[in-house]
Amino acid sequence: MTATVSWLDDITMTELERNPYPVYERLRSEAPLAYVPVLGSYVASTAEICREIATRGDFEAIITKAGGRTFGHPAVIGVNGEIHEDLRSMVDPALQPQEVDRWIDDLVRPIARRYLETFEDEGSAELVAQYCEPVSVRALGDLLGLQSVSSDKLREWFHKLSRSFTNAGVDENGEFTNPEGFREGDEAKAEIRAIVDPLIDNWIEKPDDSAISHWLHDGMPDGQTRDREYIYPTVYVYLLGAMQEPGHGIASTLVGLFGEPEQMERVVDDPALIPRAVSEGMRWTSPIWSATARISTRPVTVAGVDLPAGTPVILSYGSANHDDDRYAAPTRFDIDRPPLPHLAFGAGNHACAGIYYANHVMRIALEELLEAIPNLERDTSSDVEFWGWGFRGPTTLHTVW
Ligand code: 261
Repeated sequence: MTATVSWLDDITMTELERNPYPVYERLRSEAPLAYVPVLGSYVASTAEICREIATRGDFEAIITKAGGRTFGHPAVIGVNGEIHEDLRSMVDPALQPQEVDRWIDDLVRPIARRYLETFEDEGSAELVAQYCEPVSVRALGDLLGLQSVSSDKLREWFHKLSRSFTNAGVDENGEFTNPEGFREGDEAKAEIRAIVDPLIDNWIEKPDDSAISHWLHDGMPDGQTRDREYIYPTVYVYLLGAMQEPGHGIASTLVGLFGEPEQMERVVDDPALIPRAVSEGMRWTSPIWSATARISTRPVTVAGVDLPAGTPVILSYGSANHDDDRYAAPTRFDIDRPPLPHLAFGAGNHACAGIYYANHVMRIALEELLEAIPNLERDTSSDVEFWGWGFRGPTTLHTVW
């Protein structure tokens, strides 16, 4: 066997985290299903291959290596069969449209108003920290039953879990290059346990209408509850992705609109266009950019590549959503695109459970923001910097009005 040196060997975590798009443009055109050494994994980068692997029957879910190190087992994103069915039956009911429609407005609108009131008379704001993240975490925090946990604490938790979950870099032996990167995830989990364990003690005795209380009790025989060790990995899934990504989505959609002032004007004049803007924002900078994976259950050939049974493949949906086989000029933010579906919420039996909920959180946050501040502009004296390969969004968004 001949070892060949390839450009794939030179890909680094730092460049993926700063801006994965150039590397992935080359992956899509030259190696759309490729082994990427720094990730220690195969990566799928086109829309067709991501969709195929997410939906065909000879792949099943697996959590990424750094994700598993961070969340433990059984996290809903990384299990299959009966455990997956049970965890989905636990999280799905509250997220169905007929359920979400009952409370989403009363939940999110007052939260959005409350944060807007803290800065709407100021004439300037950094919207990621002052609006997008707080609205995102407070809405879900209240839904889960974490009203007693401050928004700043919830933000700190998702930031720590997120960096740990995506601390993916490995050396040639498959060992993590930066094992210290998991420490902040471990710290966050210890703090979460210290705060949530007493809440769980209480919910076991006195169920209420919070989501975590339902997770403990629903579908269980009388007098029994799900074991907390069994639900914690899925609690962490929520405390990372469900806390962080609506905020990423709100901020990315705003950056897209700021870059296309004519589209921003139309959206401000006609808020009914906000769902379209959000959908395009999800495609343009997908919040869950490259954070989920599948594993082959038997030897398979995909896109001409032979994979043995038991081969993990990371699904880079953020790249799939820039596939120019599907989307003309994919780097352009354009609410008038042909109505093609995107993969920002995944596909197959592990597709996002919160799609309806998250889309409404983002919609309401943008409705309230643009109604309160219709003359909102990006503060062009500072740049917008996006960060992240696993999860991606603007780190700050300075605005004036
Ligand atoms: C709610 C979705 O959360 C996640 C999705 C993918 C990876 C990690 C997550 O926490």
